[in-house]
Amino acid sequence: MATKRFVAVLACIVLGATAVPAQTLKSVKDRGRLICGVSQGLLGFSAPGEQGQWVGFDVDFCRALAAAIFNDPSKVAYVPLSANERFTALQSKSIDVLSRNSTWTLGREAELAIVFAATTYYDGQGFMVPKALNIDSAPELADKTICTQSGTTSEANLADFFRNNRVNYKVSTFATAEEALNAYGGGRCDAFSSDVSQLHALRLTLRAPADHVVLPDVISKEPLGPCVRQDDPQWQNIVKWTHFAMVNAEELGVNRGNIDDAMKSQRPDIRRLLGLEGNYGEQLGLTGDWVVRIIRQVGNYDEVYERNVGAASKLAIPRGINSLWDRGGIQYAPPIR
Ligand SMILES: N[C@@H](CCC(=O)N[C@@H](CS)C(=O)NCC(=O)O)C(=O)O
Repeated sequence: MATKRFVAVLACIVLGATAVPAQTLKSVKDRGRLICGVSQGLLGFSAPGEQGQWVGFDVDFCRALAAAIFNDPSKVAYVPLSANERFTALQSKSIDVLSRNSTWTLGREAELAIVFAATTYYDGQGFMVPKALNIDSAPELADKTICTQSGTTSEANLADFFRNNRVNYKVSTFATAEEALNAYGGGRCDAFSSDVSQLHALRLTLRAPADHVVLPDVISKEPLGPCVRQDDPQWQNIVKWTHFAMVNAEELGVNRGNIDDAMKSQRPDIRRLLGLEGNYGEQLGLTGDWVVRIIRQVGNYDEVYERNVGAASKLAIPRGINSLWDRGGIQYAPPIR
């Protein structure tokens, strides 16, 4: 009897020990910087800027996390990762968060013990073709060779699309975007397929961008967002609510330009967002002013979108479905309360 009880107590201790959640926030703070996995260079999303510093939509998400944690958006080390390497880097803990144009799928969450914290950019897969081919729509790509990057949803979606349309096609896959694009630019394939946002970015890096078009067809859903390991709910919450805070700030009209005035607002939702009422930041393991830090130093969702990929940027991608839910889009953040 006593032995049985001893075994039961031991089992509880062992199980209890393994159930202790990982402490990513603590290790980030102890290290003094966040380690963020990004792409190997994708204009508008994550690419080295003019002064060699990383810039882009996905980079700004890492900067927002660093602003919330350290009150300093520069406290980030960026790790460029190919599509094939990215999830292993997260699993092996060489990065704290992956912010690299990655699509949220069931398979990735179920097989890889990772979790997507939010959808920061709703995208879809498309095709880019040379204008000289005179192709106007995706089904006309029958029997053509399509270049894409291996280890991506793009590769898998092509198979679905052509199977659905009962059309033959050839696919050439490459380990990096650069190799795939070089093959396309060098005429080794007739079309290039990837997330539409990336097609716009990659087209600009071709020798004569005006000689290429992005077809209107969108053949998949590509909800892109940051992901983390499944073993740390506190860290998942921080990543998730950093996105939601930026979306809520846009919805409430709080931005870099008016944050000082917003701090004087009497609106209860703005006061909760900015930590003037409630202790939501503290509940996340951060400080009460975590959102103020993000907005002051990085901006709200709209500012980040416009700066990197929006109308005034080189990519000039309209907000489209990434508009807020009350402005015709599907970006929707749960309330801070
Ligand atoms: N969203 C898709 C595609 C992501 C992807 O890696 N796309 C390539 C297409 S070009 C890319 O961004 N490469 C950039 C790089 O490897 O640095 C996924 O999650 O699988």
